[in-house]
Amino acid sequence: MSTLLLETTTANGIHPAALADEIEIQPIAGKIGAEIRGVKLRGDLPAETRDAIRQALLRHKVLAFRGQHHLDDQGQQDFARGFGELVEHPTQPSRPETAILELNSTRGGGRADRWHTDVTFVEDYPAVSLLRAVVVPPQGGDTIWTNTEAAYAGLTPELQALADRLWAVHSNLYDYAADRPAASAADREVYEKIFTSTVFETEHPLVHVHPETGKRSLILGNFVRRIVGHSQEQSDLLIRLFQSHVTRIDYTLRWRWQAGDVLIWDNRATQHIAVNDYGDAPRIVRRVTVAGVAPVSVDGQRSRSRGKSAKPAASTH
Ligand SMILES: O=C(O)CCC(=O)C(=O)O
Ligand SMILES: [Fe+2]
Repeated sequence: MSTLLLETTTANGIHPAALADEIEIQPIAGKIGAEIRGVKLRGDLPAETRDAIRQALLRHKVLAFRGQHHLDDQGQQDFARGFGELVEHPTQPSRPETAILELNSTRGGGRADRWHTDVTFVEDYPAVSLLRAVVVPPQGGDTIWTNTEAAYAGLTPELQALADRLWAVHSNLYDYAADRPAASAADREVYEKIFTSTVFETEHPLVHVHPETGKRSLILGNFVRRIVGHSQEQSDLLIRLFQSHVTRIDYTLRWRWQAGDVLIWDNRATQHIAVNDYGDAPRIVRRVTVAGVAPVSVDGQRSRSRGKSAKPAASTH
């Protein structure tokens, strides 16, 4: 266990106990995640506490806070603003008067059961996501995260060199019905009518340099369609090569939710998936995201949007 030791005096000589909560940082898995204890999340946390949480996020990629029952939508947003400007989902509506996206298993669109990084179909996808558990099923419904920086570091130098040079096209449009034959009609409808109401395409490097840590990590996940300059057949093989590595169990943590938990992830260095194993049981989580900047490749090129368009009529069914 590592207890974060805040400096004993500050520049102005005030004892930090007067300024900051003493927080405890307990790593979860060997390569990703830490549980933070001793802090009640709120918008007006002392700057030292906020900075300590931010540093821990950059280091551990996923932070878990149990027992945050006091938080409502407003409180979750107020805390999230400490990480930057909030940004709403480009197609899915937020809860009224908020920037919060609800994922509700009893309504359409509530099951994020494919590995992904949030919203990579846009250029400047979110830097940080914060998810609060409201209703948790009696069993199942865990979420798994993987560390894409550790995954990159775990590639051979030859595969790193290959990945460093590749770019991928990401889009929110794909053949949902073919990919998920068991999806409910409600899930399909949300995908067809809301999630893809505007179609986005963006080119990201397969490897980007994290804007805050300077570390390299892989950008892949469910929104990847193909590898730039390669056939669909070669693209599929290349995507599988790297994505299967990213999702190796060695780089992951699995979280068993309790109502009142808040999990925060660095969306620039992780992917995640919600395990879809709880049938019709209600499961409600609420997410808020913090604006990010367009990724930059190892040779300094910025991700580029290939535009957005109304959904083509042919794919509306
Ligand atoms: O439902 C979950 O556990 C994860 C949902 C998700 O993908 C997200 O909030 O970004
Ligand atoms: Fe997600």
